[in-house]
Amino acid sequence: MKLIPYLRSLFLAIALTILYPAGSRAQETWTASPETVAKSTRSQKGFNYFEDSIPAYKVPELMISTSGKQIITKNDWMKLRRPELLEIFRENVFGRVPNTKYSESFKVVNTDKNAMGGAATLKQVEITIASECKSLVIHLTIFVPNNAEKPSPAFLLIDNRGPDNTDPTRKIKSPFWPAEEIIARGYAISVFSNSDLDPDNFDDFKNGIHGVLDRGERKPDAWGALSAWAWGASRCMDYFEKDKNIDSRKVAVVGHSRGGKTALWTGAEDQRFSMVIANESGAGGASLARRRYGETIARINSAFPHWFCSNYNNFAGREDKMPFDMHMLLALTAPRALYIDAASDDLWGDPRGCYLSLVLSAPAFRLFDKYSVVPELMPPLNHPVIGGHIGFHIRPGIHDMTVFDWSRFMDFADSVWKKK
Ligand code: GTR
Repeated sequence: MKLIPYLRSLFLAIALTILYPAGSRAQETWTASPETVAKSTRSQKGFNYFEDSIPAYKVPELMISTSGKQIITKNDWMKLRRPELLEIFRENVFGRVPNTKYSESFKVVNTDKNAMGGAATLKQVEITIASECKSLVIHLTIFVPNNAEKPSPAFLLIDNRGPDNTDPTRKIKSPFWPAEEIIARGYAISVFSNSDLDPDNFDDFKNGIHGVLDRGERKPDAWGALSAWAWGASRCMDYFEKDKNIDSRKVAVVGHSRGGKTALWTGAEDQRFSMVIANESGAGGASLARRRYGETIARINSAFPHWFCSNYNNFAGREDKMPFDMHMLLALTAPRALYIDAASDDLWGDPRGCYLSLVLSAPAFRLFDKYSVVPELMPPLNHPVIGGHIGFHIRPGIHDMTVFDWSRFMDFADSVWKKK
């Protein structure tokens, strides 16, 4: 037996016992308050918010391949299971990126070495994508800390909330993108707007990157808006790989809600991102679809027909027929790092379903890091859990992304990237 890992596990076990004695641990879990359940039931009629009304379900096995092979080794995961799951999600949920040829160029259009009162260097970069006679520009904003290690590990937000949240001049500040706090902790912080890739409305896939890259008839597995936004995050990564001030091996992709679903898909498609952070990602994101708690597949596809590929709608009301559930999407981040979070009033996004999904995804992470363990029992409010390459918290409050959330993301990054 190796002594150091053994002593480490022993120490962890003792610390957990002191912090959470067995007797008290049983009660220490989050449950939706009856008031919030009643309020959600009133405001979104026809959807379930009661745990005991969830239908009996069984999620497909994560660690058994489609052909019935048990997934035991890292190689089994990387060479067999991961690729087949990725295909399942391309085919049935997010759609496939077309293989149209395009060119990509980067232009730094503004640099300010004295941004944030001297704490950071601001760079504004235009990423131009062109194909045949059509083109599109992604506007990437980056702040790099002046007084921290270089190249800097970085966070990239897929912004779905509009420019007031990400003001490069910092005249307008928003807790949704607390750039100063992130710089103070020694990380670079960057952002692009999802609408640069594809405006968030249904226009039959004419505008945005669909207008630039799509050719011919649209197939049922053609990419939707979420996949287009994720593709945009990858183009930002193309730039990071060329910027010597950014440590492109330590970039976390972050998204809130529809952006959280997108962050999960970004990490699934693009293994250059070493961390994925999905804030309140709910249906089509982290939460288990089979629970049918809060938002359902039928509803998300009818309200947002442009988000996913049209095959996803085949499972509207037929969740039990899905050859997957969302724990498999989470597992596509393995062996990299994954952080999921939820908010107590956001029952539409099924906080418990998100946590269960994380627990069910953990075996994939454990193939690479035996410390990737989180308790079976969902933690209580304001009680983040981090086990190796996976982490989670639920905080009180509404559907939003706050400074508290970002602080926990940075704690997780400190822990995974071993930053003091
Ligand atoms: C809701 C949608 C959710 C979530 C949210 C958001 O209307 O039903 O799936 O994505 O929008 O992005 O804020």
